[in-house]
Amino acid sequence: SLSNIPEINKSPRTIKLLNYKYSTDNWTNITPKIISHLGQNLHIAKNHPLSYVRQRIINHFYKSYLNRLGNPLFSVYDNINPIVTTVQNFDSLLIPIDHVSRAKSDCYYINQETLLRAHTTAHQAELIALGLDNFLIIGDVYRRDEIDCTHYPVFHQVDGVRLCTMEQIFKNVRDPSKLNIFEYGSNESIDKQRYHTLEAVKIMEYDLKKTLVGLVQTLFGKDIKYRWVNQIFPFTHPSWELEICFNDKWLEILGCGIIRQEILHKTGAVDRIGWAFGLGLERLAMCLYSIPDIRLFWSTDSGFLNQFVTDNINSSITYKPISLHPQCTNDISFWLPQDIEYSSNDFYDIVREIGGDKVEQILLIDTYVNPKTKRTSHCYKIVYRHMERVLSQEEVNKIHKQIEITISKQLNVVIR
Ligand code: FA5
Ligand code: MG
Repeated sequence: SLSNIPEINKSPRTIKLLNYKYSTDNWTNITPKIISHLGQNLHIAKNHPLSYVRQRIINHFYKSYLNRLGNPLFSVYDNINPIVTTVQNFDSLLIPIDHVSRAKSDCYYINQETLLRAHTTAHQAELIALGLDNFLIIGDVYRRDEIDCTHYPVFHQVDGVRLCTMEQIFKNVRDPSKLNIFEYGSNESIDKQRYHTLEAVKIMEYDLKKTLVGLVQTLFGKDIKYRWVNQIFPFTHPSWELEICFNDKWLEILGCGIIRQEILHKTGAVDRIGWAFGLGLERLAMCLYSIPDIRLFWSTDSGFLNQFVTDNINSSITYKPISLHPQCTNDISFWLPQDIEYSSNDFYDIVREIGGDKVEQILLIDTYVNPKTKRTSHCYKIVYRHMERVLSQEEVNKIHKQIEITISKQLNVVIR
């Protein structure tokens, strides 16, 4: 009978998400709180700040690249299902099997082969395989991450891809007969992949950087301070990150690079060289509108939303905090389990699940190892603040108690 089946088998074997049924397994780690964000599509919601930034980015690409009839070259995909396979999210992008970004502790898995995309780059290879040369992918992405005012487990990205043939690359060269985009027999260097000629890579790099600097200048004005930082991605080489100076601090806004030629080989675009980038919409919108906390994008409060009602997506809006309610903080200390693995992200998810958006920040403030028993203990400070009303200490204590009970049960920790 059912009662003889171990606990784990009693849990539901399938889960319905966005009208489609998926089987679950021991990789399943999506939470009801995360599921509640599916299908909200803030990036295309009317009068939403993320939607304005999306449209302004699209407009920049529409203006920057025209076909021979004067029509936009880039096509836009902003409604692709965020539920993807590990092949889409990782394998198609040459992300190795043992890469950290695949870990259960970093992604929301539906089952071992299916997850909520961790970046919009997940669709790059399939769109190239359809024959597209210039396109933008825009959508919600999901990551298990730390909790503070710039990190939220759901955010929005824009990816861009541009592929060029030899004729397109060297169209401004007077005698292109001696130039090529491919060469054989050279090795990979910090400047290029082994397949490419340096001149082709440099022209692509110039085109990519000019377009992205143009984008931040369009959004923030000609005087915006920016810098390029070398970076590494499995799917591009060479790769860079663009940082802008905001409130006297350098803020990373995007990653980009020259697409790995293996990706173009596999997708049939063998005669082309390409660039790609991926940026975060929230980061740009927070700078553009002075929005202090990433949770605000999910606010349904009219005090927030009404500030963004305008007919002109280019109008400059400065968000005025409705009122910043006081914080409540509570510390929590516990011994980590000794025989099973512990990840802080498991703890963060439980706190989010129980405390919802009332949790503003979680800080690991102390790690202690008992010299005799070798047991490790963590102490976290949890900062609570409601975006729209005052929280009482009593209410916070209740949430806190519930967190203690749940983590003792689910993570096998021992509260100190
Ligand atoms: C990527 O996701 C790559 N797929 C980008 C890419 C695409 C590189 C194509 C090369 C070619 P990364 O994890 O750095 O890279 O994220 C890209 C951007 O998303 C960041 O620069 C940042 O603007 C935004 N972002 C990343 N994590 C968060 C987060 N937790 N909250 C808000 N924005 C984030
Ligand atoms: Mg990055």
